[in-house]
Amino acid sequence: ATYGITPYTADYDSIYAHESPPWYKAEKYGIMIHWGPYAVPGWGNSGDNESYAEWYWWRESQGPDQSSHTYQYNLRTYGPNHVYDDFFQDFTASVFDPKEWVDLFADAGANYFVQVTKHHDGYALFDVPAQVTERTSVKQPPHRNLLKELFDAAATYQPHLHRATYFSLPEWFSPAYAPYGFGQWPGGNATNPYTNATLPYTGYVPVTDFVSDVILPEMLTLADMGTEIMWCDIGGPNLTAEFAAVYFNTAAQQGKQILMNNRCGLPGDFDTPEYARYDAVQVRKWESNLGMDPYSYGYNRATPLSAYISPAEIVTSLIDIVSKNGNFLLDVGPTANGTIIPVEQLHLREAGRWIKSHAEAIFNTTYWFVTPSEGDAVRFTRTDDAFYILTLYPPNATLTLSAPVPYRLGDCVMVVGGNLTGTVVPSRLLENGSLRLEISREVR
Ligand code: FUL
Repeated sequence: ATYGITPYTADYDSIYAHESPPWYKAEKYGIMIHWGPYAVPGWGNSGDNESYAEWYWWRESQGPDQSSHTYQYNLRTYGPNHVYDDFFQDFTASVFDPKEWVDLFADAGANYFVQVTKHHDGYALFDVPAQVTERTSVKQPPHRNLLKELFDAAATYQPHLHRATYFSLPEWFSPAYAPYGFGQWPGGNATNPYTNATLPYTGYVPVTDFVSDVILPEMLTLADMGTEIMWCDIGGPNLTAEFAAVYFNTAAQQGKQILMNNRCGLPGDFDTPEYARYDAVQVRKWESNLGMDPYSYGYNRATPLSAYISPAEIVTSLIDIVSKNGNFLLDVGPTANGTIIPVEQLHLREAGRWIKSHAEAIFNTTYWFVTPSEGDAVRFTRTDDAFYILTLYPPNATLTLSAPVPYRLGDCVMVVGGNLTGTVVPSRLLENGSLRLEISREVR
């Protein structure tokens, strides 16, 4: 909708009429960043339900009677008097170089990034009006507007990257959140599981209403900073329709294309399966998100480096997801001083070389509605005048596709190999209408 013709209003039907804009459908691949004070302990019990390292505070607070591994780890590592907010002073960002980060994302072949701007611990990585909260990276260590630094670096050095923000609506232990507590998140002051003492909520500024005095002004601040995706988390009590009307109308006035995910308390523009993806084409736009660490978004020192997603897995995931109308949002977990660890950098860059040299078959494409019949070996994408067959691993010799494909004799078919190389080979249509591909193995 164009502003001035049909401006959005703050109601469900109006907001639901919005949809993912063309750039998001075309650009397919983004990098997510989970970075905050939880990176200081940087620990989760890898492989079990405590593995999300960004959940450290919550898991720690589940001890001692609920035999929380994180409680035990915290006790033996930091002792009984240490509390979560003590991590703030070690969240140094001392080697954080936003230019390095955005250059890495560009080398990875990504076209957008989604920075965590406030996770469930309530620590914001951007500046907000003083009456909202002082629990921010500006008012607390490292006393820097980390989000602005990253956005500015992207605008300066990698302007093609779209800049987006993850934002948790609830805060586990904010006193202001208590009246809205639901389910497992009671809200209110946290208790030190060792001493039973009530914990400080550093930077808390008393407000009348959490939703209108904290969430809404924070989301509007992110909109002012130019976020192109409001990637909310958890939903819950919200004023999202009010926010969205301002967000969408302002963007339309400015000629910008922005969007919201499905975790803001409304259906949003796209779905967000977490460490998961769909088996078949989804007509509604979706985006699969997962960490390069197989169990955690935030940096987790307990995960062996050998477990991190490999370059080949990055490529085949992207191919698989894109062929089903999805986007791929792959997450890095920087350490407390701002380092993206070498294994993540290496694998992103290695995959990026392949992705860039086969960009034609991935970006600016759309899906073909048929799910391939040849096991898991191939995927399809297409444009108005091309049809692509992408192989997920190096095929043995000959592949016969029985699925109807939009191929006419004489058309050029590009076969993109899953062995990080790719090739174009001859192919022909069989009399029964299926497509026979002769694929040689020596592709390299
Ligand atoms: C979830 C959060 O609880 C996880 O920590 C992570 O941020 C993921 C992307 O969303 O709901």
